[in-house]
Amino acid sequence: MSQSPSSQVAPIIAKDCIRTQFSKAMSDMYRLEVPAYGALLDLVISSNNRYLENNSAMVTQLQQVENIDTLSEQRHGAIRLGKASELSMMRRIFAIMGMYPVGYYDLSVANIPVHSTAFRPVESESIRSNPFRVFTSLLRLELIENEALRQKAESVLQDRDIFGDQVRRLVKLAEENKGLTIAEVGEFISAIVNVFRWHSEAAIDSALYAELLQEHPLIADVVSFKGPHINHLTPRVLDIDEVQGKIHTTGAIAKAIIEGPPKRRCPILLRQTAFLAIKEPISFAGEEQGPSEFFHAARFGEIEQRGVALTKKGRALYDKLLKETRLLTRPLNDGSNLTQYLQQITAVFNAFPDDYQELHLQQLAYFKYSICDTQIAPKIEHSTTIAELLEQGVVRIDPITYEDFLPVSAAGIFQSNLGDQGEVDFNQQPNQEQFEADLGAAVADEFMLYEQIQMDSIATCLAFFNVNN
Ligand code: OOG
Ligand code: NI
Repeated sequence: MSQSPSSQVAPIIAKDCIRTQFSKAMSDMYRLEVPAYGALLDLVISSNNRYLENNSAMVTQLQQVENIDTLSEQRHGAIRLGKASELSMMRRIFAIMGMYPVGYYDLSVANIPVHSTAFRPVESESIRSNPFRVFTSLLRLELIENEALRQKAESVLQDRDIFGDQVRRLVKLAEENKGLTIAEVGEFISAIVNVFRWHSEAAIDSALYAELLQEHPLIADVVSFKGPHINHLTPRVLDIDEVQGKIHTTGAIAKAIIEGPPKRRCPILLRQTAFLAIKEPISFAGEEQGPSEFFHAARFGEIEQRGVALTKKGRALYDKLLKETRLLTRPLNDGSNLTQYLQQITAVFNAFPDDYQELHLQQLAYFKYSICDTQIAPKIEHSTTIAELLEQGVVRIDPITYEDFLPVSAAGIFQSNLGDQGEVDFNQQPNQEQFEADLGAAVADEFMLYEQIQMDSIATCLAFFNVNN
């Protein structure tokens, strides 16, 4: 039976596809807003291309787990929210793009009054398609001691609506119809990108801005504006040391140290560096606009090199070694003890095996198992184990890329833009329960997700060889 065009239902667009379009739209916007980010992106693309041309073994390895053609399009971003209702709405928005909250990060340890999660895809095929992640922080006004100021900030946040009716309508539509059509996706993406746009006019007066800034620059950044501007985007780079040395060519100033583990043959977790936040002129609601007296520094650019995801055991070793290093030398924002810090961290991390076979053997990291050659692989004995298949060389292992973040690194990134006051530590006050209540959902456990990917890959290999194990 033929249908008239009007009765045909437009197909629903895959979440992975919406996420890819969104990531690109965000990058295009940020490029226009922060030109140094565009320059950084160009550096990353040429460095990655050069690296892939010269490292064919790395290409083979990466291809097992990743889409190598879109490597330079991979990135994460970060936003900071002011109240619970913003966080729960953001969760619904990201779910439409196949991004779900993973992990809980308590930044109060580093004098940053926020706690955070990362919205990201969780299935291995979705990650391969596009791993775009957004590090999302929620302000914790309860950590502010100045009662009067806290109340003022609270009432500013209470009154604001960062989403607007169009966003709410589209989110409801997507939830009801279990997705969006191509026309709706276009509207959705431009509406959401708008939420993250920069507003140079503050939503408060200059006196309150000055007070908030005095209390903590991060509070001023979250409370003062009409929306949660994207504060950085971070392209993925394969050789972070090379690009770190070139960041100054973008016209911006490079952060002094690369956060995370030292340079290794087999990269683990995540290494990150950034250029310092640019100073942007701002004006104030209802105030005469003179030659700008106020410059707001919040938005920066970052790059990251991702390595293998660690098991709980591997992560415990990483945390122990990092702590040991920082007891010897705490890296200073101005880079004045950089040489000493690099020597210490390199020496201390000698205790972390730098060989994939060894990392696998000691169960320090997660690996994807795959069949070496489906054409020539023989049928194997019924009782063969995955370890035997590996030993026989019919199955190979490749590192599963770390998709998450590191709290000490995140603190270092925050602090590089906060100046000296960021050096004082709060007491550690995690409150995952409150965060999840505000989010309206539990955050996923990153270790369980990697474990599942590893187990699924083993199951696929065993099924291929008809091995019941
Ligand atoms: C987030 C900082 C954390 C990272 O890569 O660790 C982060 C922020 O500055 O809002 O993005
Ligand atoms: Ni970041």
